[in-house]
Amino acid sequence: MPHRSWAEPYKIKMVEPIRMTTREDREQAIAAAGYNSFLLKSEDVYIDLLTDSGTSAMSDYQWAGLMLGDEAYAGSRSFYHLVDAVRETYGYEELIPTHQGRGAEHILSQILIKQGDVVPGNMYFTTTRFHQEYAGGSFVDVIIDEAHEPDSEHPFKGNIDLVKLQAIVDEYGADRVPYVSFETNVNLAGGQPASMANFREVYEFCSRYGILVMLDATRALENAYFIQQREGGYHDKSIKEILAEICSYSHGATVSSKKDNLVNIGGFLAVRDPELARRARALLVAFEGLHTYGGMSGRDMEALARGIREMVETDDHVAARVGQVLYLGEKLIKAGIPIVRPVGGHGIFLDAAAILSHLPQEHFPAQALTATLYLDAGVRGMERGIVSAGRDPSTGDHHYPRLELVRLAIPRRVYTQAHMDVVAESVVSVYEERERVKGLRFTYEPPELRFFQARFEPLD
Ligand code: PLI
Repeated sequence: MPHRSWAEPYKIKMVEPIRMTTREDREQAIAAAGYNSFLLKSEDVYIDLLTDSGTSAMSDYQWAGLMLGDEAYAGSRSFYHLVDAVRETYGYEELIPTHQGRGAEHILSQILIKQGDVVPGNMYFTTTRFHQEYAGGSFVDVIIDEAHEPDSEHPFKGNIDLVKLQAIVDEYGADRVPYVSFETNVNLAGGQPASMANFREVYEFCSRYGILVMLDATRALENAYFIQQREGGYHDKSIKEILAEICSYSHGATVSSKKDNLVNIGGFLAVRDPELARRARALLVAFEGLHTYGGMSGRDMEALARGIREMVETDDHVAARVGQVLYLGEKLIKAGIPIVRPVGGHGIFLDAAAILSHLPQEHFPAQALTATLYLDAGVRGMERGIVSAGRDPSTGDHHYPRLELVRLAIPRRVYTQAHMDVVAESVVSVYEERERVKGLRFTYEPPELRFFQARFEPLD
């Protein structure tokens, strides 16, 4: 059969103009931002790939839901719509709505972690690890080794290594391991999935020791898509069925709804155990809001309930979403650009350590590459390397992650294939000039989550 193209399963009803900038504009903007893409003004950005978080385009049905949101302080109709959507899609009975993912992480960490506990997880995420440490625990990475190798073509680089997990339980004892923090489609590994076999094995392992499995189901939809495409026995199952099966191997989940769930704000903690939910709600009312709205307005909950249903209504949505990421990834691979492989679910991860091999990690190659890419054509990415990894609280030294990456995260339903072409051409152009890129040094380093607000200057 001749090659047939596919296109997005939606059409565009409203547009948002974006400003074109000159190289001089961008030189001024990045210097004013202290060479940190988080500190750029969005009006100075042409194609914004800083994050796929809260940047999705909502559907007309979701926008209509905003008008129907029930803003009652207690017992909002929109809350019950959200409870039903989460139950039917993720399978958890108890819903604790939060303002976004980190609100759910805060509450989960506070109810489960005691001082001195150890929380194994498949690669850290910045806010997740922060809340685990803030609650008195320490995070231990138990992801498989392949996750740290940008070139490894392992189909499930998000898998947990059961041997590493066993070693943690043997060393600390199961009573110091409150739960395993199992992230779906692991963000910092490059949007890499875990297999269904691994979700099942980890759940069985933990059940033997009485350890809970808490998913970070923020990008579980994209994980479900990779299972459908790559794992035997799942080709004929729907995304909805696969997602429900993933969640069946857990006791609960935190979700940042700003990703898979197609809304601009919101999140939740969902659990099965009513007693755990009771403890979570006690904190929810102190830190977020009453238990039937938590951190969200009625209209936000209404749009979220609709987004959750929409993401699994057909398999076409996720196929197009991951398909667009793959389109950009394949262009870069063809041009010989070192990126994390296989191409992940939510963005392309440039291997800054390989691209800027003349810079030592202490000179922040991924931060420097992010700034250079912005200068070239106004494409904004995000550092995901040593700056994001922060410092070890006990030694004060940098964490030295093996992955030194620039993430180009693709918002859902926002940009076209033509935007992806512009991005690919800009990356290639920067790659050709890579030897000229200089390292950076801090001019300001915040003590916590430093990547958000740090400032830098180029080294001579
Ligand atoms: O940004 P929040 O607070 O809604 O969610 C925090 C969060 C938790 N888990 C994972 C895997 C995330 O990716 C995540 C947020 N990610 C951001 C902001 C990102 O740019 O990837």
